[in-house]
Amino acid sequence: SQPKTPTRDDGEFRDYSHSEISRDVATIKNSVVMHLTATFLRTPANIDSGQAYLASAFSVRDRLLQRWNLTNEYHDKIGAKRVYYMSLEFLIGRTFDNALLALGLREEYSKVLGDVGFCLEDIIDEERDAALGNGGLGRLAACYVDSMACSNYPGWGYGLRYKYGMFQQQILNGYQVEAPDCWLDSPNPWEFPRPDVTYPVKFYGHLVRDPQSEHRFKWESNVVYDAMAFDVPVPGYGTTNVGNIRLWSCKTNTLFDLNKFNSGDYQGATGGQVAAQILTDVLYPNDNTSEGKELRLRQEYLFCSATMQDILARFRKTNRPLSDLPDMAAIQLNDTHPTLAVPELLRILIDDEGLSWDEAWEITTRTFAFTNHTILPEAMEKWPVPMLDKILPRHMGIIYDINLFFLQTVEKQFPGDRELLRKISIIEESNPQQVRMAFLACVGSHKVNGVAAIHSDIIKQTIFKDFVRIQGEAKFINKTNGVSPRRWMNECNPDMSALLTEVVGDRSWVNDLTKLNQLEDRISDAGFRERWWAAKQKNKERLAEYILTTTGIKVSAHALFDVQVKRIHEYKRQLMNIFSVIYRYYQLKQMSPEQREQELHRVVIFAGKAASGYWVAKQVIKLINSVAEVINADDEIGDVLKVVFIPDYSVTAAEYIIPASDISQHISTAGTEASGTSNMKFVLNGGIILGTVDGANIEIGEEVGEEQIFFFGCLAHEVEDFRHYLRFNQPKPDAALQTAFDMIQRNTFGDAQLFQPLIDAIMRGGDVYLLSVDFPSYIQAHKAVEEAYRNHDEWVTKSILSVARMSKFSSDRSIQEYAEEVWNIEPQPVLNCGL
Ligand code: F58
Repeated sequence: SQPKTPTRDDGEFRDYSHSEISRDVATIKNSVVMHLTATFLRTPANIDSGQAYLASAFSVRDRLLQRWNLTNEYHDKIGAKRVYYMSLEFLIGRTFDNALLALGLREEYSKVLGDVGFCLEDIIDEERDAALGNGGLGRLAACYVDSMACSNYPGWGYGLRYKYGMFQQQILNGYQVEAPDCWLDSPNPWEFPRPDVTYPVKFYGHLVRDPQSEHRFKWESNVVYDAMAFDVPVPGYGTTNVGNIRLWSCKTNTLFDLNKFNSGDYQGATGGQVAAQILTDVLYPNDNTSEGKELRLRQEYLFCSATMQDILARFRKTNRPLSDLPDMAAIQLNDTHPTLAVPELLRILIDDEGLSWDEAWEITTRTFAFTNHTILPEAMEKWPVPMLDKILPRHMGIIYDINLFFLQTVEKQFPGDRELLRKISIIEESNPQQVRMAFLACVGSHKVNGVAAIHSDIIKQTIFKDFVRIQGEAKFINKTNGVSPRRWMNECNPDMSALLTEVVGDRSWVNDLTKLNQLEDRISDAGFRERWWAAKQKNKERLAEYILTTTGIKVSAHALFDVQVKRIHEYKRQLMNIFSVIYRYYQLKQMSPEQREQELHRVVIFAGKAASGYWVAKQVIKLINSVAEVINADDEIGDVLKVVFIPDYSVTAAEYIIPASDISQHISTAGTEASGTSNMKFVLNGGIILGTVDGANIEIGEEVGEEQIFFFGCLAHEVEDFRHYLRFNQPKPDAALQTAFDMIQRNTFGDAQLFQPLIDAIMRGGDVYLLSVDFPSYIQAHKAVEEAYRNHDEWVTKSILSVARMSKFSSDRSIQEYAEEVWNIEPQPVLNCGL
């Protein structure tokens, strides 16, 4: 069923090789000026950098457009099977620089902007992040669509166009304060509104049974919202293919109440519009917790319904029978948030298309696959049956049927095992009953995967244990995460990238990280090692600048940069990190000034957002800032220890921070971090990991060699026993941890009352994340890091060897595995189409 390539004999042949774009500087300049004058009504003599950015971005987008159209036209024409990556989150960040690099036009635009008095770097800084995601899961989706484009896979992302993305974080008096992210306030060059691609999405209403068929229903409701498409281009590097992310926005036309308007009630006339817009207004700011709000459920359904209608509309144009859908479309569910797509596809196939249940079920399960990203119980999505039944009565009925048929097959396989049926039922028998979305996604999919080897093993032994027994081992697979080398090396680390290009001989490593193994040949080349370190040093200076402008704190770029940047969550244990900083401060205070000066200088860098309703996480931010304030103001300490909390962590902030790290911390309690992806970015940029034996840390260690990574802490299989012990016994903090508690309790960092609940969670709350257990080995690991860092040569060797061995963690590798083992799709480069 793979598409055939058109040839010149195909009558309608079109020469796709003519998609080359002009690189002529004068032509580029003309197009920038054209946008300045025609799109933005300015003259080149009278513009600021914001306008220069917009005009340049619009001119770049024109160039992308040609390739974008050709890519889609070509894939349609050859009837390529596509993958659809359904994700409620795409954490894209900026696009301008990414597009310039992909098109190979960075120098040309730099010249054009220079001619009118601007520096390209400043212009790049004008762009606001598209922050349509919370953390790892959303950024993974963005890396995956990037890899699909770069590896020529016909694939689209589908998501929601939130009017307000991830909130902006301000730090006031040490506390996190949230401000709305009004990212669409200025024109967005990277989206194309598609008013012609709009679908109605129904809510509430009632069902009328079809007299002809027991499974068919007519769903009647007059609550109908319109979802309109916005397309976001995904520039492919080293290819002319351009990918697409289609984002849905709630449209507001049908809800205008003409009667109210005519009677003079203008406010009332648009009341419906306001309610409608709210659906795609905000991104829920939770990382690893499920919010459980009705509005969130409506968001999820709007997303799923519009996406399924769109995929089917595209499929119908092929004139193939519906039974061929799985040969033309593979749909990946990025966690459970898009799972309503399963009953939605069944509903369309059965109620609208008239297929039998069995036919519809076969098509559905062959089309969907599902990725799980967490085992934290609070993140498991469950929806109360009464809520689902009210908002989506037809889907509730379909879910009951899915469950009934599933339980019937299990009953046949394991007769009389009522306990098993209770455990695996999609409907949890709680009060009220709840729909377990992970089980629904699992039953509705042909493959289920975790995101790192340890995580995929854990889900097979825990949440999906019985499903493995029932549906067989082969359905449950691992797909270790990866990150895009375009953004996370070529774009964010220009100096190191230049070195890599020199070693490899060209830029081919950007799309093929295995080439970096050639670095090993240069390991004893003194000149090369020096330049390697100079690149790291320059990145550290750049970050020191960034810290100064964002926090006002001056740090020395010659100190060890020790970084923990990620969402603030108890399982990620930023609290353990700050306790160790407090202990370090105590130790330094015990020393004589002469002794102290001999100590390794260190800058401890934190950044990350707490979910707005997550009190403990917010208190951790306050503690970090309070500790930073005291230590940074202590003249005795000076540059020996500095602590900074960089506000408003984002993709763009990460692009400054990651290339500058010496050591980065990935210190989750073993078994709790499904994979982690920033760990991969740090090592790819020549940083070393201090981490637990968890998630992808383990595989990174396997690849780069255990000497290149500092592991500590208990192992995943030991966690349950420790937790059990701590449920009935007081934790026994070692002297170091006790010292940190004492310092807090003596009001060293302000009112101890503020932080007592954090200590209580350990001492009275069962220490669920095992800080007291891991603290001694954590302190030991810090010592090992310091010793290794003092041996500069050894450190540089670790840094180079690590980068040389990171090819496994390119998202290109992940995407190729998905394509071959889950989606059954092949690369379709536009330029190699039979010319
Ligand atoms: C993350 N999950 C995992 N969820 O925590 C991380 O280990 C993994 O590397 C990453 O996914 C990619 O696989 C995560 O980021 C969320 O943010 C969800 C957002 C929506 C609500 C529930 C949490």
